[in-house]
Amino acid sequence: MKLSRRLFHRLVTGLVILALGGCAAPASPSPTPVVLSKATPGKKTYQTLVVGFAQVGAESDWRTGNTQSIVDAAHDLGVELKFVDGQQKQENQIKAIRSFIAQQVDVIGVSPIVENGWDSVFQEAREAGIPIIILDRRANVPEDMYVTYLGSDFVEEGRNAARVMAGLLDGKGNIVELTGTEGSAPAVDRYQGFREVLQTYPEMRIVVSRTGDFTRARGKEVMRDILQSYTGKIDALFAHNDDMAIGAIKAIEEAGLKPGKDIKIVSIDAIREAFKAMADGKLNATVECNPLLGPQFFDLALKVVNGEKVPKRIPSVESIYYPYNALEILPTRKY
Ligand code: GYE
Repeated sequence: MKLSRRLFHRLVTGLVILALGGCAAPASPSPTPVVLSKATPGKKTYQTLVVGFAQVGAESDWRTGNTQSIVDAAHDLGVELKFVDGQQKQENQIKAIRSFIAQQVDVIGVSPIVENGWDSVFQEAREAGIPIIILDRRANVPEDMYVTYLGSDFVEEGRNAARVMAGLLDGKGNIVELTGTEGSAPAVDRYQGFREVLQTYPEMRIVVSRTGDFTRARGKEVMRDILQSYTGKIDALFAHNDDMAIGAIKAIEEAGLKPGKDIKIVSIDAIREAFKAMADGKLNATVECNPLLGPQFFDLALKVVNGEKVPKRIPSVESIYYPYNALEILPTRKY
């Protein structure tokens, strides 16, 4: 709620500023030139930069943290941000990108909900001469369709989750997997990374793998169904994000079992709620995935419009967290 009110406020502010800007523009050259900024002529500054961002939705605490980071960074830097929440639908994100093209923004940022289906709209942006920065989730397009991709190494996150799981299970046991949104880069990569490491542990088996769409509600529902069909056969849960793990923890408790003990749990993101669950002994580890990408995103956007070269791929730096110091770390977590 807090977020949408703030967003609304900023969007309205943006519109007001736009309107004022329109009125203030002189109809004919003024005799006394007004110096508005000390910027190098022809170069953009944060204050003159206009950026459109097409977000996935608000499916998880990770996503809320990501949106907050983008909105706050725009505000702090003085960038004009046109933000659209895609409400978990690719067509909404595509529509948003088209509207950014029509509004002739300087840069378009997008976190593609799924990997495929971006070629035509990215092509349209290219024809309009507007650079695209991919944030968080990868898009399956040729490299020359975007300027840079900033986000986590999801395969490595999956590998790390499996390494931690192997330690918790002593290399032996039946695992349930709750996967993220089907066709999304993090779901595809975490699935793959987890299995890659599992190959070296022949006595660890994934007995069932189902999607929980990265949400708490689905995580709970799907885990409840799985517990009914596999009663007494489950040793562990690997959830592709903390929100699904938190939903699943409820289902495990409702089934009369102890999460974190009867069923070991490893998930990904490292949201505040995960630290609370670890402190309560209900979650055994969380692999960090950093959503606080706002400042880095606008830094790149400015460089790109000013013709500076940026790396094609910028990976985030991340850790793994465990219950023993969860309470101590909790107050430092920003999402
Ligand atoms: O792990 C999940 C969110 O794309 C990395 O999306 C992101 C994932 C994150 O819904 O919680």
